[in-house]
Amino acid sequence: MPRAASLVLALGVLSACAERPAERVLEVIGMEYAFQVPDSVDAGRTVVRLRNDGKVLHEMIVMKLQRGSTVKDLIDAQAAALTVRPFIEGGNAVLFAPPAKTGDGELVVNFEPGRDYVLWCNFTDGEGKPQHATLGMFKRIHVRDASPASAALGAQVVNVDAGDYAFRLPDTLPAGLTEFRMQNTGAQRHEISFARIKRGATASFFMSEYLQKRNIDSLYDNDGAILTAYAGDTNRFAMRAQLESGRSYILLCEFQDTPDSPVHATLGMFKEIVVR
Ligand SMILES: [Cu+2]
Repeated sequence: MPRAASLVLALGVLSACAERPAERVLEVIGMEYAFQVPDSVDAGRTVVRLRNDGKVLHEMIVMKLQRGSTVKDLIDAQAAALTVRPFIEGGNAVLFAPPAKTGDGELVVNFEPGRDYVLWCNFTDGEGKPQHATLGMFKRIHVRDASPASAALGAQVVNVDAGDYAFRLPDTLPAGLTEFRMQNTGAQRHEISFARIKRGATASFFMSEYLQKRNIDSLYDNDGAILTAYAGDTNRFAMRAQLESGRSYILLCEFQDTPDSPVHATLGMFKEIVVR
């Protein structure tokens, strides 16, 4: 009986796969305190996910190293509390995963041949504790030069224009697998922090609570992903989400121009999307 049942299950999985375009997926495993992933990957557009095999919350920041820069440059900058910007090209992208789970978010990374990417976790296990990266939670990935042709990723593409201080994209989107690409057309650094509003809540309630600095953790239910882009830079990462009919999603930027400046969201940098 168990054997027959698992055979049926396996066939079901196979036929489900055959209906979808094959896509390249890189699943990174995070734990205390390391990322488990191959040292090198094929070039081309790849869906990246984070699975947490550990006991504490982890993040995974994906950065592309400048040519000639090394992981040591990032570690030294971090130790000196300096920006890593001189050593990375483009913005970065972030995924989150709670303990013993795969995170909700997905990134789409176009791995460029011959280049190096770095995965990094800045979380700590409490105040005064070291950042996970300093405990070993970082990893360099090299992209191989010769790679097989990239498979198509089946998703509608939505370009998000992030300016000072607003997001420009359609108010409504069709349901389905959607790839969000970020372009920063402003003079400041921006992010897209993406979340799904919980059933029963509304985006306007979410924003009014947020602007009054109330806790909004119970108002969204998808810890998706974050994209960041420097001024005038087209972010080279994208995120992907399965948009569900009838649900609302919110995009937020919580960056500030200086530590004393208002959070961009309070200046209008938030946007609700309703999925048809
Ligand atoms: Cu912003």
